[in-house]
Amino acid sequence: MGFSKDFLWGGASAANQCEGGIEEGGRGLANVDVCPAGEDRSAVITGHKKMLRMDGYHKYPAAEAVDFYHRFREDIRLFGEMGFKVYRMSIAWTRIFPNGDEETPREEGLRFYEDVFKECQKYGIQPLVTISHFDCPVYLIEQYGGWRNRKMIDFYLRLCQTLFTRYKDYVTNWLTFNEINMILHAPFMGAGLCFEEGEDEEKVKYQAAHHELVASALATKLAHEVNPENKVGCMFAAGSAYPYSCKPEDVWEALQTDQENYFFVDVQARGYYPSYAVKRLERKGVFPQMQPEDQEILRRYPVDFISFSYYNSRCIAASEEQEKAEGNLFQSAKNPYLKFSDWGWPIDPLGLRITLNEIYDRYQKPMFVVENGLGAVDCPDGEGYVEDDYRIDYLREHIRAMRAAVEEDGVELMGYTSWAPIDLISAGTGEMKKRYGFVYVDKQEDGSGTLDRIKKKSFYWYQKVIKTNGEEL
Ligand code: BGP
Repeated sequence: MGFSKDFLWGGASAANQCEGGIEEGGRGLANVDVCPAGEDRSAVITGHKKMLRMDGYHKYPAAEAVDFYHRFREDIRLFGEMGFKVYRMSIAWTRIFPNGDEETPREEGLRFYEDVFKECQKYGIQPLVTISHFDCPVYLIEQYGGWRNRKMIDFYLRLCQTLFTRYKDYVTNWLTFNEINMILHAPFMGAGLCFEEGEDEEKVKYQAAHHELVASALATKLAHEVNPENKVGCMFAAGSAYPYSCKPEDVWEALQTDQENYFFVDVQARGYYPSYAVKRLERKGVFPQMQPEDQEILRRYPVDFISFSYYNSRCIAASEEQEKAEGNLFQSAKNPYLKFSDWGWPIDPLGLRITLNEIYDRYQKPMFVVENGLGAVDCPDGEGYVEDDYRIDYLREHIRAMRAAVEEDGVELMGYTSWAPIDLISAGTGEMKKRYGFVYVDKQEDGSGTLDRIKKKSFYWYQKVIKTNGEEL
């Protein structure tokens, strides 16, 4: 009983949050590079402040990040030491196509990822590759307006074709877009959208979402054509919406919040726009423009599995008066029954079991938890050692809940990759001090530090979890 023998244990990262090296190998500039740390970040990632170049005034954490670009051998060795079976990582689009609309890819960029995959292979780690993890070439934003433009589908597919063919011998598990529903909350980061004064933002977001959904379906088709062994998953920011009370208005509001997020997966997994979405988008006058072939494309090429990030559940009240809690990129009502992280995110392990059940009930497809973890302030001792029992507690309880979902509820689960195996830059805030890793990186908020890697207490704990296939927690 418990987890299957081939359960994929590992960790997850994203290119822009760990690689750095943004000027190396002829790489082009990406949306994620120009998201500054500090007070303007929120306006930039939501598309309300257009800053497509770096200036001398802001800090740009992605520029160096934690230097995975130069240190990936050491990092992957550490993942190997923990016993990882899988490493979820993403491709920086602009390493392969610096502008995004070129005909031919850059060999240097392709070689970099090939080296990463070869290194993984040494330790028997299989890569799980997110094709776009909050990543869009700045050139495509300037020339085409990002994903609001249908031409993006072709550029994205060229990237996919390149990756699927070149890495055929290394990668068989792919995710098309990271947290695709984040387009609604962080549209610049998710889809390279900058809004013009007075434009209907909702309309632009759903149009861009439609393009991504079609692109995702066509990528799935392509992946299967290039290698029938390929498995393609969607990826969304999950976390069930609980009604704040049993008042029907609260329940109704919570249901609608869930639908807003499930909309994306409904299309990607079932292959069509669900009726609630058609009605709602039409009513608001934001139903996207479609080409005659789109519905057929969505129908014919659904994803093979469903992956998601889970950090917290959400609590939804019909009235705006309830006190708010933070959460993965958006707020909801404060759940009085839960504890909260240093960043005010609710901590709800049972919520993971609930979410797994909900998703499985809805789709009956294999699932993959590809992000889950605790962002916390770590205080290393004189040797740089961090005793992160709080992180171990968080992960233990979540893995326990996940095991119950598998063992007692029978959900189908392919694997678990915690966010993130090594400290890296926060997507939401751009901070370095918000740490998730099993490995401490000596880099401070002001950019100082040696970038040395030091194993935390959780490193040894996770190693044991993997070794015992989740039996010893
Ligand atoms: C998700 C992203 C990740 C990651 C994580 C943690 O939204 O897919 O990129 O960063 O959340 O969030 P944060 O970095 O804001 O703490």
